[in-house]
Amino acid sequence: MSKHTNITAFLTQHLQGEHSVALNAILADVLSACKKIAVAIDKGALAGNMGSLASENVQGEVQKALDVITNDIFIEACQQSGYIAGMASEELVDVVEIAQDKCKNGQYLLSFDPLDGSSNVNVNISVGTIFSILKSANKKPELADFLQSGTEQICAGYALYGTSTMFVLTAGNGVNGFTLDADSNEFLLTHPNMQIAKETQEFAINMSNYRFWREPVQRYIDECLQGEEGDRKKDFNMRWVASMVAEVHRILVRGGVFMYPTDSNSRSGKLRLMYEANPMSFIVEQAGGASTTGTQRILEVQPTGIHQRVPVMMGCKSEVDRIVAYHQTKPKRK
Ligand code: AHM
Ligand code: MG
Repeated sequence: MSKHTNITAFLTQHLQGEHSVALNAILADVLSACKKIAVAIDKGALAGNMGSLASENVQGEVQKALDVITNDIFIEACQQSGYIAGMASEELVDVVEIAQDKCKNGQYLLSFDPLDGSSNVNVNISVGTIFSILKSANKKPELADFLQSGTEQICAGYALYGTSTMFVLTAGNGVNGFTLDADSNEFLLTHPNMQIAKETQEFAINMSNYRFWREPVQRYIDECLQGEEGDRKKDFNMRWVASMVAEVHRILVRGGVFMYPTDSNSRSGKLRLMYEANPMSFIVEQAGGASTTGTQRILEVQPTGIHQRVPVMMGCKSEVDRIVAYHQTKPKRK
């Protein structure tokens, strides 16, 4: 017998309040989806999963990219509980309305990124799945029902397909992490009550976008790079996995700050509010961290579209507070 609590037993005890029955059922489906996605990722090239949609495998069959495979897995698995009335995915332009006979029980909305960091798949580096659950005002939800600020989330989480497969979630009363046990095929509680360290000397940002950042972000990073000789009077380390799930997980485990401010393609940032920034911000705040666009708490951004992008700076609260303060002061002349 394992000394670790399995996730089903944990959730039965941990989830409280009006959504607990629905959440237990919805999360059972999400967990099932993540286990299936872990298997698909694990098989990799052996299953012909590594192609782009235009490519063919050695048998001359058109290969499906893992983005599509994982999206299909998630949509199929998450219709079993009967509580999900609508879904929004990074992979689909429009929201998915669930057939009435498959949502008999309730009015919940599921937004997700089935394979975050997917550019890492072909080079065998960690990827993840991110999800966010909202209550819908309508049993037949429309786009407008999804457009709720992140403060309205009732649950959010991610699966990390890394050196181990992990599942991390919050339902608004702390953050807990589970590791997939290959023997029992169950997620077991290994990281109870995750907390982000109050101090850090590590940041994560794609430095190649430096010239596209606004002055407050450049100033923050300049000071980190100056290390002991600069205003911060301490040396900083840098990491960039290019997989937000891996990045946020590292911050939950050993501290740090993650930033995706602005890049060459989009002056408003790369990451999507509804199924990347909001669920991760909910987790980070619940672990004692903070999350901002630079000028606004991410969880308070009013969405205008399901694929809306936002600048993201999250992690260690004192560092995020500093970044916010830099956005409030007049630019320093260079
Ligand atoms: P994706 O959802 O298409 O995978 O894009 C999101 C990912 C994040 O996980 C990661 O932080 C970022 O893109 C990396 O972007 P870049 O390659 O510009 O560094
Ligand atoms: Mg993504």
